[in-house]
Amino acid sequence: MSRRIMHIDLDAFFVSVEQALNPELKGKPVVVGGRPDRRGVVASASYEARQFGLYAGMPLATASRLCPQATFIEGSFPKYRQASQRFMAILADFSPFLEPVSLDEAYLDVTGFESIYGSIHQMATKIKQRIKDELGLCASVGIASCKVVAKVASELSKPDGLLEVAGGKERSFLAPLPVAKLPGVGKKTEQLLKGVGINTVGELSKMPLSALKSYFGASGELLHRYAKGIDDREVEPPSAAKSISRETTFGKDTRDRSLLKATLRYLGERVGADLRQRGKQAGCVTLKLRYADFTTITRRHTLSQTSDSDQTIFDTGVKLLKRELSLGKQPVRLIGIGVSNLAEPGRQLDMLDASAQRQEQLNKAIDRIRNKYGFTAIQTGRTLLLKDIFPESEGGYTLHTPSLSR
Ligand code: DCP
Ligand code: CA
Repeated sequence: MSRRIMHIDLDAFFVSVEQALNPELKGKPVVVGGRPDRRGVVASASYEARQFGLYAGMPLATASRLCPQATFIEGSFPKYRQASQRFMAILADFSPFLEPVSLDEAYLDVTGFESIYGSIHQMATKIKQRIKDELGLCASVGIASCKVVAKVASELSKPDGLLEVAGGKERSFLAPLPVAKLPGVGKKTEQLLKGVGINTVGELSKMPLSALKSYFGASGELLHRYAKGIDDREVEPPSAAKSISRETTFGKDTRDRSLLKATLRYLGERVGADLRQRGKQAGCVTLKLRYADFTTITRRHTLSQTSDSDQTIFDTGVKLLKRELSLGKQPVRLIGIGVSNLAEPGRQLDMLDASAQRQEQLNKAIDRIRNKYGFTAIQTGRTLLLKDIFPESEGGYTLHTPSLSR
């Protein structure tokens, strides 16, 4: 079945949040970014202000010269973050295949959802309506068979738009547009293309791949595909985190190496379990230490081979820890361990290695038991030491929630 992807982007986001909170501002030229007599640039301009030539990134002084009657607002980020969370929550009600791209922009994979909503178009109308009713904001929606075309469609439909590109029409839809409308074409690329007489996406799509590669290197190939309306990128829900880490603050600053190692083992095992649950392998291990005076360091080590094994995470962490402690700094206040450069497990050479295979089976078995009976059902030697030190298990130190960064 051909895919259906939706790109949803809120109109004049920061400004619209301000207008929803203060309806007097509706229908007027409004700028969020700061006072016009201060240095700084426009972050968001209402569509009324855009009629005077205002745009994001323009110096505030220029904006106030072009449109002196505009209301200038400093803006406050927490409001926008909250609106963003509510926006994403609404989208998540419609499809679990949600990929937030920025505060006010997301992709939804809605393939097959026509059976629920009658049509994807009707689904989009419902989404727009809920955003309007619950947040007082306007969203523009593009629907197409791939991300790049959906994004161009939503952009083109603004403000308060809804544009669907039928399957098979991707290339002809993009063809008449100026190259600058194509994601990935920035100012520099646009200039270069203009210089060789390429103005529209259609013209770009007809350029020989070899020419594009010679101008733009590897990204030339991507441009070539996008220009034809071809884009295989999946909608990736945020669980595809780029790193996983755990850290903990000690009740009392410590230099005790056994305690530091035991804690590292415990945190490393939780990171490992999380990694395996996500079906990922890590390419890099990072140690974090905060000393008594709050100086914080991170030390990373790139693994020669990606891994999801507790032992590898721990061994690497300990190596980094030893090196750091040998510098004889102050007592440690916080310790953390993380993994990054996450990748799908590939076919690995050392899978043939019996000990690696055993280790993997062991990790899997431990995870199975822990999933069934809870994390403390199995403790390895080192984490048992923690139990002796903190009979209340986690009482002596604060366990932070895992930090997932994308
Ligand atoms: N933003 C910013 N500085 C920029 C661009 C954007 O601070 N140079 C912030 C303010 C915007 C928000 O990000 O409201 C979203 O950016 P968009 O590019 O989506 O712009 P808008 O939502 O303001 O307008 P549009 O209707 O064109 O999407
Ligand atoms: Ca926007």
